[in-house]
Amino acid sequence: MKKIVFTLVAALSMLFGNPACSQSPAQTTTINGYQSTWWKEAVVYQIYPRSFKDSNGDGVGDLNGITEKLDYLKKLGVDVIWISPHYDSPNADNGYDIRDYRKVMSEFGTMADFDRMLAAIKARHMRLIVDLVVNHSSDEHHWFAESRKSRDNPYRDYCFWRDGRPNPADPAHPLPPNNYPSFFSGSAWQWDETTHQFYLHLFAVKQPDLNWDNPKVRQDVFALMKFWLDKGVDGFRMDVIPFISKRPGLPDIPADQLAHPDHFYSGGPHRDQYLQEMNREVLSHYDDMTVGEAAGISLDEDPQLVRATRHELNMIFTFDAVELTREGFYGLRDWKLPELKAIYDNHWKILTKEDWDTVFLSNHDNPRIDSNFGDTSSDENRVRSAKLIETMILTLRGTPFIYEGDELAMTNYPFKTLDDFNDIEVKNAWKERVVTGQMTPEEFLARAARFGRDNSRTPMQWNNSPNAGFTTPEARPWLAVNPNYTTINAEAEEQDQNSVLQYVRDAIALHHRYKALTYGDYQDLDPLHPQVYDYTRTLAEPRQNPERLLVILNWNAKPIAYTLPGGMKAGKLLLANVSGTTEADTGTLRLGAWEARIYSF
Ligand code: TEU
Ligand code: CA
Repeated sequence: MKKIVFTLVAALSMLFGNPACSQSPAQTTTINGYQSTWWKEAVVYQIYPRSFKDSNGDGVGDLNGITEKLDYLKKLGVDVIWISPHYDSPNADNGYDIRDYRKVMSEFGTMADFDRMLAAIKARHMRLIVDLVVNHSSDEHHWFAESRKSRDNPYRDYCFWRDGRPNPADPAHPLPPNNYPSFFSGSAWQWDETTHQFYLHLFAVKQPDLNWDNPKVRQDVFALMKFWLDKGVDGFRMDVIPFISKRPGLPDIPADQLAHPDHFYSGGPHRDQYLQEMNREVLSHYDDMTVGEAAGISLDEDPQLVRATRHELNMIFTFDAVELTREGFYGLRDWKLPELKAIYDNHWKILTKEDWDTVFLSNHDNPRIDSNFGDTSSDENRVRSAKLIETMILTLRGTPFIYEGDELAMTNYPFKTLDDFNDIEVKNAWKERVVTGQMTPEEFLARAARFGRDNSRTPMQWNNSPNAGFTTPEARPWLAVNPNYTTINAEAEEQDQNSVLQYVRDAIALHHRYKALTYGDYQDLDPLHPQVYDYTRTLAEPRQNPERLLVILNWNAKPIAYTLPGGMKAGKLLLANVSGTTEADTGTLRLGAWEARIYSF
């Protein structure tokens, strides 16, 4: 059998003249200098299990709910599903605080449900990656529970315990050991009465940081990674992974970096060494994919994280693009299109053929993609701009990530009061900013409504029945359904030929059809144009059938007559987000509001 396959591959490669293929038929192929892998060619879909589909009417999404919807995802065309944490957790941060890494969160189901879900994913030829949250655990994890018991507990060194600094004003209450701020407000140090020391938590009080300098911690993490890989998961998204190496001696953060501590936290001296050890001991033994949430990292400074020859991670999420729209505390930034282009142009410039990138503008920590980057001022513009954004995500160089609901152009929720929110980030920030009188409630709520993480965590809108088909009509969803579910929902979009859902399916299919969209070269045709983003993706191989694609995005509600630079002509129209578009083979294009097109030329 093997021999037949081999001969077939050899014959095919002779026929199509791919020299790399005939040299190493069973092994890897090189395309345009890139080693081809399944995860470079994949489209990834992120699920926030709590909000995706509730199968048992308790108002909380669950694993059986995901299993129910796999045919929907298969039809959408995605290859890899990433689920946000599914592990046992007291949910101080919706599962990003893990109590037991080998148990399924009871609200989400059982291990049998997980196994069934995984088997069903594989049966559909899709893959699953899970969230690896190991910079910190829950304070209810037994490592921390032990660690906190006494100064000489064998687990003491699993976390960071330090004496406080003397507090002359109130000697009974020492000051935190250093000036580290927590991402969820206040100091990153929590006083613990049991042993009269502080422990470190870069996130919530209930998320103590794990001490990766302790080899036992690393061994325990590697073991739990193997546990899930041996079950058959296809890899990991790694939460704030650059933070695992702390600065020796835990010195103060320089004052000018206090407002953005992530850069400081991500630059510990052993970061790459620990990732290489993880690769050697675990990842290299599996055909897996890894994507690191690289908070604080810029590719200019740290391209080595994804350099294949260094054996650390396959890909990282950097935040340059997704955070372009904001500044300060949930503040709106007046961003310009050339800035967005410059980010992707820069990635293209920095990354070599040994590296790989991600493309995303949304996740469970950010506003809804269309509310953040598009135009929700009218329904028509919402639909067009959502299609335009997905066109871009599916045609830039890098593995595209789609967050649940993006394919429907779900929007931000009309938050009115603090009670409408669930997120610890918002609740804590309210205490720090409003209760202290720094910010008015109105100002705070306006900012949180625009940028709060709960925007992306409202339940998936499956149909127009009460609770949007996310849960039973009688149930109370854990977070309210966006009232626009009556018109924005999967069932309605399934019926509508011009829906965002249908368009995203077409765009994903196109992404798979043209290898140029994965391995092709990238060229920004007009980097400084304030309104149009147009670029080519070109692949010279195979020589007799080269692929040359042109993507044109009118990133604005204003129509424009746009002339392609250098006398270039748009060729054959492959995809357009405005129905009835026929313009082709011309150098000047009349683009309507938020119009997006893909040509082959
Ligand atoms: O996010 C970490 C992260 O970088 C962002 O949360 C950012 O620091 C924060 O939103 C500031 O605005 C990851 C997860 O994606 C997030 O959901 C978790 O809450 C966090 O880590 C802690 O695990
Ligand atoms: Ca449920």
